[in-house]
Amino acid sequence: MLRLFVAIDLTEELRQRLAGLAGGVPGARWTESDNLHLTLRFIGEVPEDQAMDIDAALAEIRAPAFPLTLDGVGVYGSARRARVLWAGVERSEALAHLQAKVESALVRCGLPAEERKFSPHITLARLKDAPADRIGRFLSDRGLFRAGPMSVEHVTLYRSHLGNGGAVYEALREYPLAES
Ligand code: 3AM
Repeated sequence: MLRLFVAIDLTEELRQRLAGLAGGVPGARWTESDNLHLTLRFIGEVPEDQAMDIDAALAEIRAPAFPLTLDGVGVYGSARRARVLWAGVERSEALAHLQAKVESALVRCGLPAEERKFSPHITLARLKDAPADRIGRFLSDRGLFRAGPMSVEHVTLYRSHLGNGGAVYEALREYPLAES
């Protein structure tokens, strides 16, 4: 079985900018700079033959390259039980269009449709018992964060290896987007 997800890679420049946001929140486990990405679709565990179907279906996606701008920071979970700190992305029709194409390609491969609405974000940190006041300060201090635009020219199929030291992400294949 392979644990897979589809994501947009970020440029070194944007990853450095995002890594620069880290700090100041006790109980936060910050994403390593190399692991920062924008997940389009978490696939989960699939057998190898289905992984090959997924690869073929993703290779058939035709969508244009587009600019992506990072915009703002936020938190998932309630104020008392915040789970994830994230960076947001500026609203983008092209991103929504690409995500819909990835979703329909995966459903054609027999995966169950994603029930949750696509909420594009980059996970900056996972939180455990982080004090609400420090989260509040992080959000207000970093509220004006913006970076980019970068040009999104491919999507990537990742394999996630779960281990004691956290997940290790292995890029299996890149699928180019059309020059726009
Ligand atoms: O890119 P982020 O960090 O938001 O949280 C996991 C990570 O998302 C998510 O897939 C990405 C790559 O691991 N993920 C992991 N398990 C998941 C699950 N069961 C999941 N998303 C949805 N359902």
